[in-house]
Amino acid sequence: MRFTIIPCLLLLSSLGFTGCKKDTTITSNELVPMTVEFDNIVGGQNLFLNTVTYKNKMGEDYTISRLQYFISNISLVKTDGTEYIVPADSSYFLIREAEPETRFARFRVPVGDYQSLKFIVGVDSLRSTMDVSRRTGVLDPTGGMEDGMYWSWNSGYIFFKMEGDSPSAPADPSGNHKFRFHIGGFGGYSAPGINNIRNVNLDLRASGLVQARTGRKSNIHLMADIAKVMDGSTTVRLAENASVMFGDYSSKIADNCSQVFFHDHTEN
Ligand SMILES: [Cu+2]
Repeated sequence: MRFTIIPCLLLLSSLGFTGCKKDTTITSNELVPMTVEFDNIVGGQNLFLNTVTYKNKMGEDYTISRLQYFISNISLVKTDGTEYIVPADSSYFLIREAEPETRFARFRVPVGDYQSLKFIVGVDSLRSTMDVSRRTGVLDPTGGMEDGMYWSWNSGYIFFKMEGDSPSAPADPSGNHKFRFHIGGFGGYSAPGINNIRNVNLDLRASGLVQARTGRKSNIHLMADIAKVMDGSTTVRLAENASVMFGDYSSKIADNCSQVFFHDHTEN
């Protein structure tokens, strides 16, 4: 009798373990809210629109009157190397310096530890060419003229828009010295040769892993050093390039724009 009871207990206990494993799996697939914060700065200082004069590497003074950019296609890599891609329909964000609330990209991720963050600066070609019914919210092409991020004449999104004043910029017909960087181009429509979509991949290990847990909300706090839009791998001289939209030079500014981001810390 004894010898028949023991295998029975073993069977029961192994069933018990299976049930336990199942529960663990459900817990780890649970989606919890998290945010990525895009904190725009210039050098080591806070960015202030209009009121503070900055100086680029070429020694040119400038103020910033408008700054807004698209972040999309967010994914996170766990410490075990697996990647979680945020579903496309919840992965487009327009960061606008004039509206502080927009500095947060909000989405959900499975519970776990994450060591790197990936996103693109801009709007991918697939979404750029999708039917307008699938391009709602921040992607709505009918957004206001001044603040707008869509070129109706060119049928594409402006990925990164930065405008301001600089005495070094040539005077326009009204006598104002303005600079304008409107960087876009997904590689199609009227400018098939220009692809200004840029990938960013940030290692979070040195400044803080994400520990996504039930009942908590992690925040990956990034800095975006906007000085690098002019002082990046290409040093921009406003006297020569005060108005950059399409054209080969826009790709150099796009490179600079992708170099502004760094991870400062994570709140878990
Ligand atoms: Cu923070």
